[in-house]
Amino acid sequence: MKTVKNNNTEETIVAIIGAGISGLTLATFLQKAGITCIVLERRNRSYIEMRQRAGVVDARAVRMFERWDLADKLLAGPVATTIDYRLNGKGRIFKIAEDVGSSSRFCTQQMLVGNLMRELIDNMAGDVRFDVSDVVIYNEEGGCPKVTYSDANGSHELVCCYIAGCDADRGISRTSIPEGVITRYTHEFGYAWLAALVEAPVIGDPIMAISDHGCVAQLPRGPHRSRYYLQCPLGDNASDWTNDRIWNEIRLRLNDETIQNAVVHDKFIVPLRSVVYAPMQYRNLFLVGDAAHLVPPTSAKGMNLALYDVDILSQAILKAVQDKDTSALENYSEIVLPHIWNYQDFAVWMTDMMHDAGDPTQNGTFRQQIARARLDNLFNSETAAHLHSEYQRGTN
Ligand code: RFL
Repeated sequence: MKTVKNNNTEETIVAIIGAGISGLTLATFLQKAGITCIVLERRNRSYIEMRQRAGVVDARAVRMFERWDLADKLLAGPVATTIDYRLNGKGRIFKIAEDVGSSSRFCTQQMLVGNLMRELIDNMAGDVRFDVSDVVIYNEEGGCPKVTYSDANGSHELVCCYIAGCDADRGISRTSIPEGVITRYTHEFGYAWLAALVEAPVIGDPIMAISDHGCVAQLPRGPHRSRYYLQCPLGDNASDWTNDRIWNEIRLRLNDETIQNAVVHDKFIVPLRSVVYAPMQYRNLFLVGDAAHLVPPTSAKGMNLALYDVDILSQAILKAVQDKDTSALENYSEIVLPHIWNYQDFAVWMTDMMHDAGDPTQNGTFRQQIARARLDNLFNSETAAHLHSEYQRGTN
């Protein structure tokens, strides 16, 4: 039960900071299970609905939504079963091996977030408070956690049992944890990607292309658009990349002069880095998604790891609230982290292979040749192909 104690103080079971993919999915599951929660978001609803980011919901996450009987309502877009791995313009189609159950889907993060908002707020009367500021977490030993925040009507207090920190890398949840509790593990790859959202669909299969001039990827973002990623030096600014330069470089790296320029909707630079914060919990605060870990977009796992955390945390909260069994909650971090590290390994593997195999000026010709051998393995070894398929589906 959500209770209003006085004008400014309310009680709820879970306070969720952040209405991105993690916060909205967690709130939808809890609301469906009858566990009260309040989501605090610093942006407004339309800003969040417009935010375009990831493009693939992996098979593991699809099955999670199916378990909650929400897949039909939340997911849209074709199944994702192939990748066109190109080397200097020559393509080989990798077919992601099927296992029992549903496949990954090309469902954009924007589509999923929009559907989650409709389901949670419009259909289930979920409580998401937009445009809040000054969020502060109180998470004292032995005490009831609380969260204070401000909005246009003044300052407010939420007294709760648990706090989910779903406010990504620059949020306040992780930084509310005292220094020394959490270790930051990080790896910098030494280069960046220019990400460009363009008004041109992927024709055929999504492309991951290696070239002597650097890597380029083209991934679907809905029926009419795609996102190109172009390897570039760390230090480049988006403004260094005119639209003509982007299209010239795409034609060069894909070795395809027939590609026509199209509208570029946005472009930004993503420095490639991997980060894990451990443990992912402190007292009654639980970190979820980008608040606890970042992967380079090469792996397409950022959103899917966030959904994995939500899967484990929602089940743990259900157990704690409905069965009074807090063991899964106490072990949340230990349960989640092996999966996170496994997919960090996949992300490093993919990123190193795609970059080392291309332009040798960064890591040399020896690394170039072994990275190309790694790529060949996906087509020559059933074992390598099987493992790669498991990673792509998110099922190992
Ligand atoms: P989100 O989705 O960023 O949501 C966090 C929410 O918290 C809010 N917030 C606060 N609210 C209240 N008070 C505060 N103090 C707050 N501070 C922050 C924010 O406004 C926001 O609404 O994090 P979440 O839920 O952990 O989900 C993680 C995923 O969004 C992320 O992993 C992926 O989008 C990563 N990512 C990509 N992943 C892929 O798998 N494939 C991609 O192609 C891909 N492209 C991207 C990306 C991430 C990007 N960002 C973050 C730079 C492209 C971009 C631009």
